[in-house]
Amino acid sequence: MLQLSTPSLRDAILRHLTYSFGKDPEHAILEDWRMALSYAVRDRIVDAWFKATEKTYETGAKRVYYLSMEFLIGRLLEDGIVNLELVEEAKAALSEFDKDYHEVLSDEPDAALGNGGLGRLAACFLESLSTVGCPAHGYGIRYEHGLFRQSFVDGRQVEQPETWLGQRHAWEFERPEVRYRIGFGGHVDMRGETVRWYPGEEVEAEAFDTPVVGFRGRWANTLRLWSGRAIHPFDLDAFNHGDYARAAAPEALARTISRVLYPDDTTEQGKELRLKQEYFLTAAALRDILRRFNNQFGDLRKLPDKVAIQLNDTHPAIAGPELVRILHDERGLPFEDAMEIARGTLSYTNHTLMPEALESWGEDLFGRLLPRHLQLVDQIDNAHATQNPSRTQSMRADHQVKMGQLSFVMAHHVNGVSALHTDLMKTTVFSELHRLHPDRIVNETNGVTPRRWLLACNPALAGLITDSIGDGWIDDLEQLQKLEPFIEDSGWIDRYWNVKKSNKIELSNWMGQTYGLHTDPEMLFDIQIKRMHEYKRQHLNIIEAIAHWQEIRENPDAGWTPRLKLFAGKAAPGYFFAKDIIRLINDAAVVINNDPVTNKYLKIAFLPNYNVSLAERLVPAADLSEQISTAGKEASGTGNMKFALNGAPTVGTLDGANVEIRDHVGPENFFLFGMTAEEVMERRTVENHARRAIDADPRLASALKLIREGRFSPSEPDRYAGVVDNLEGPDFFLVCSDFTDYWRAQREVDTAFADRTGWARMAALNTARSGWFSSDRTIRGYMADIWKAQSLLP
Ligand code: 7GP
Repeated sequence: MLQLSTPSLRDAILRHLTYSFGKDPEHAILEDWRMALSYAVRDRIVDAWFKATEKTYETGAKRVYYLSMEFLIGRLLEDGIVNLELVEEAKAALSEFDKDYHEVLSDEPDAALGNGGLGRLAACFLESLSTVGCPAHGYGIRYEHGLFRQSFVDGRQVEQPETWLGQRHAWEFERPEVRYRIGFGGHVDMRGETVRWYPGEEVEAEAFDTPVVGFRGRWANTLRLWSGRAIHPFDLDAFNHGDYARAAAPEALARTISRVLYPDDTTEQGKELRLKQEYFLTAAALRDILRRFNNQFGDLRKLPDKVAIQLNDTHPAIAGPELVRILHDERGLPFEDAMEIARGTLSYTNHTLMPEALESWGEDLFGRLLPRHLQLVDQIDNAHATQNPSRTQSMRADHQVKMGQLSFVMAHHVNGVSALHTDLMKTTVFSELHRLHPDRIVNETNGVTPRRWLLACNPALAGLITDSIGDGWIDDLEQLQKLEPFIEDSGWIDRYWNVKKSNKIELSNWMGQTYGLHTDPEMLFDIQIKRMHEYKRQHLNIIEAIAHWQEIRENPDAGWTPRLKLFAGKAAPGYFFAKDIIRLINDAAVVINNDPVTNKYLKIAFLPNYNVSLAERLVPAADLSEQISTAGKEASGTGNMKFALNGAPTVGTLDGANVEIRDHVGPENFFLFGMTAEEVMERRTVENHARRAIDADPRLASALKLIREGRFSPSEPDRYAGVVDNLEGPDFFLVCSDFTDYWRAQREVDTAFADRTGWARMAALNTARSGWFSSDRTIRGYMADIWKAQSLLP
């Protein structure tokens, strides 16, 4: 390979400012500096990227492909700087030009190409795949508009389109030469053995590549995102006739495919455009994978030895029938062989058991868009029924195509994302398939990348850790255990406490400047940040806060532990209940924050437009992590891991990965409350369970009464009647039934926090014992158990 010498970062910045952006330092705006620095960093990433690619070809190693409709990558500049260990050099270089490092970093748009946990997990996985040196590609869609921007008007959520591409973006390489035609609709031609699909409509998928560099720049993989284009972008004939709208129509239509990210996480909507997006991503990725495989290896029967394709939930599940179609219809392999090769190659991760999130498509829509695939689904289903005569469930029941069943049948492994979730998969949604294929389901508990979620976002804590135990923890997170002996040392605990305190002061200042919100860093920072959903129970949190407020009012001198409650999270635009909860929190905050009797002790804020960058500010400053879902509903959670790692103990239920976090950090360092998943199922069968819980707890009764009477919505007293009706009636997520125990746990938190040293120890133990929750560990698990892939690092 051609070798170029690496210029200093300072020279590289100046060079890019001059020759890539045509600016001199006097005239450069912030964005120019950000771009120049990004290009300087990117050049170094490219070096690592080429080396990794070369090595992958040389060794003929197996490659991993992660197919996902979402990659919630956030900002990438700091990631690159941190992973290349350029922080000091970048700061120094910028200060030579009189530029502030943090200001430059925060100029970068936050790429929100995902909704929540599933998308953020995909982003952590990409980084870990590079850090551990596993040859891999991520495949996704280059949405023009990521997740909407959220603001509040009178406390109500308002959505605006998000435009991450509105500013210049440094990280992608357009690959105009990598394009595939993706077809929809049309008809299927059957002549004896030969079957051919003739699509009625075609668009082109064009590749955009983003290199993803691992820690210390030892490896870099590719995130390849597809963008929709018209095959004949412009209708000249229409233009010449003066019909400019019709002239541009083909392009507009094709672009629609990659225009917006669907803003729903846990509800499946069954929209035609969504199915088109799913096929668009999957078909383009498979074409690309097979082209690369053909060039390198040729013999399709070797596909499972050289290629592992992971389906991130069922969204790319059409990969099963599509791969069979290519191998059988296009490459002429017998159907059975095509099936075997496809199943040897594909594996599937389930991210939720919520019935409303399990994708299923009406056969009319499916057959209209993908006529050949519908036939193949039937053939796959029949073959499965023949091989498993005791089977009772079909993936083709009720004129639907059930994507979960299809994914399960087409995968060699199916995994859950926490121990509890994996067990529940076996006993609930996939119980029959599990009985038929008892070795297929495996667990891979989620993790988070410690580079972004500790080293980059919490430099003060990272510094203390490295000072104490060296820097081996950064890519071997279990080394954090070495901190335990220090926790006995009161001098060290003081330092740990000061780190947390400085992070809280920084957040306080930032909230003051940004939102005009005045907070006292001495308060307990209690944080719940995640998508808005009834199962995540932000309403349990706010109702407890209201009850707490009442109690303080009645007895202001009882020595309350001052607490700041922070919320952030977006609600799906059509999820009206969740939007009501946002408004209730905002309304309650106005009343409670303005109560002079209590506001020394309790303050509430809902920060708008939650995204990755905001999480990076909040996590390091948290004292308490709220993980309070109805047990059995949160598949894993990953925010819970970020908080524990950064020294915020959890108040939480035995749900998802909370269970494993509690096992690791120790039950005495975790505030447990609430029913277990089993108790939840039982309680639902009890008649009037909500009413009984309310009658038994006057605090809960009076909080609900205040909400119902319009105490927080005086201009519209019945604003929350629907919310309260729901809680007093069906209360499917058991807010009322878990309230009393949640209140108890929160009062235990108050008492524990009053003992500063005790609390600091507990926080430090959370950090020291969270090493297992690194996504490096998770990725190694997938490599060993599912992909049979090797690291190519020495
Ligand atoms: C989420 C789960 O809700 C969360 O518990 C888990 O940690 C995360 O995936 C990563 O595994 N699910 C989604 O974000 C989602 O969109 C619908 O699920 C398929």
